Amino acid sequence: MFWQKDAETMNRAKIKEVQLERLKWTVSRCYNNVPYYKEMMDKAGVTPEKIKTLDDVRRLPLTTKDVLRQNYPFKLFASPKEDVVEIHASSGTTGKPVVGGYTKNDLDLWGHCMARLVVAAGARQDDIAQISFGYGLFTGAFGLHYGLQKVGCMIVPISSGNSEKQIMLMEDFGVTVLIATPSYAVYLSELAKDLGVAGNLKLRLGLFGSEVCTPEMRKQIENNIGIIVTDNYGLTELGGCGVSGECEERDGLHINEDHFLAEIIDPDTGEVLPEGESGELVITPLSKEAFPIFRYRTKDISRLSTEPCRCGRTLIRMDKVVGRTDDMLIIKGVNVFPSQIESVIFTMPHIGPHYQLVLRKERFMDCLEVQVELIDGTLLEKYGELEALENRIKDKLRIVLGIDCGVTLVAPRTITRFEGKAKRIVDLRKA
Ligand code: DLL
Repeated sequence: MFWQKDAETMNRAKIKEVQLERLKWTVSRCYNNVPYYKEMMDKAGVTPEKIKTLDDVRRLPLTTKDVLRQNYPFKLFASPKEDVVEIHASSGTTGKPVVGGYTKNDLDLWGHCMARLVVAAGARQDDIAQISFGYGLFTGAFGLHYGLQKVGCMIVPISSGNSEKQIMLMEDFGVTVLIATPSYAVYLSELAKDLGVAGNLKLRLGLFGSEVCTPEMRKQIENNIGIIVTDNYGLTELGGCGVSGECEERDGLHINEDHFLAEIIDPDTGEVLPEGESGELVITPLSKEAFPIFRYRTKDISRLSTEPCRCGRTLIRMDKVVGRTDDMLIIKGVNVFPSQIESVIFTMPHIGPHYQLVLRKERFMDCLEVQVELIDGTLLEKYGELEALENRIKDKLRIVLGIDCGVTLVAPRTITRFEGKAKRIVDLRKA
């Protein structure tokens, strides 16, 4: 089923035509209304009239998070303040947050982009949808709310936290769709099992996103509470969730391509890479009034494909994000993504799903210790078995990562749980 079938099934030539027209509109809007963009474009010798083909997007400078920080909070807005009706922002754990603004039209468009994605994933009007993303500045809860509301679902806007109550309402209301981060979904699914009610839940679909969800983690959630897990992607900088999402085929995330132009670049050189190559995702939103931005460097690693999808959508697909360029750890000279470690943990018996990665400096070298919970705490008293299990995990990690790292198995329920995005890295290198 489709939400906006015409837009979701255009032929590739038509998609490009729509994108070019909207790119020209966005570039003019940036140039005429945002002093920063005018200055950057003048410096680069590009005026809106020079954007004649889609490839001309490459004439525009890339935009980084630093640019947003320098123009904090509203200096990149292209609409007068009185037309901006809503604000969202990133958590800003490392400095000032990124602030996005929306006009009434932007909110309507956001709702339609999300409605497309939730319908593509399998949500329907008769669903009861529990939104367990945190409501607030974070875009996740409101974005899903606007989309599901357009579809006509019954929304339970519980926000995150208060986990036992979450389970109670899921059971009492007969909730069919859960909206959460994958790590919170893991926690909720475990809790439902512990409370002995997992079998009573009517959940059938998970609309997850906002952090990496490895296939192994997905499988674990599906096994715990018998739902189909789908992935959604977006960033505050690009208007939040609603950039892309998986359809029922779950073979990559369809980008709402008539509203977002995607490129993949080499993160080191900035060079645009051909379709099919993995690199940093760069996105230009094409229809934003309040907060247009061009060529935003997401730092997320993915790959693009225009291969037709079995669902009938012609919109380009991106691979599930494997990690961020700034999340990549360099251990003993080897690049390591936390998702690689997660994929090992989720496939080994007796451990997980909760873990953390502790980084330390030892003799000027970065060292990694993987701390994982045991499922059965009595193993802690069986030294021989415990050591054998630790060694098996180390061997598997060595094969996957190509380096040695420490492994410590800890008692069940001792690693912090997360109600939003998980923070798994504990960096003690400066301590
Ligand atoms: O996380 C927007 C969102 C909300 C997307 C709800 C999907 C669902 P931010 O808080 O600004 O926005 O964080 C953006 O989160 O650059 C990625 O690194 C990461 N991220 C978002 N979605 C995914 C995903 C929201 N599906 C940053 N897979 C992005 C992996 C994701 N990483």
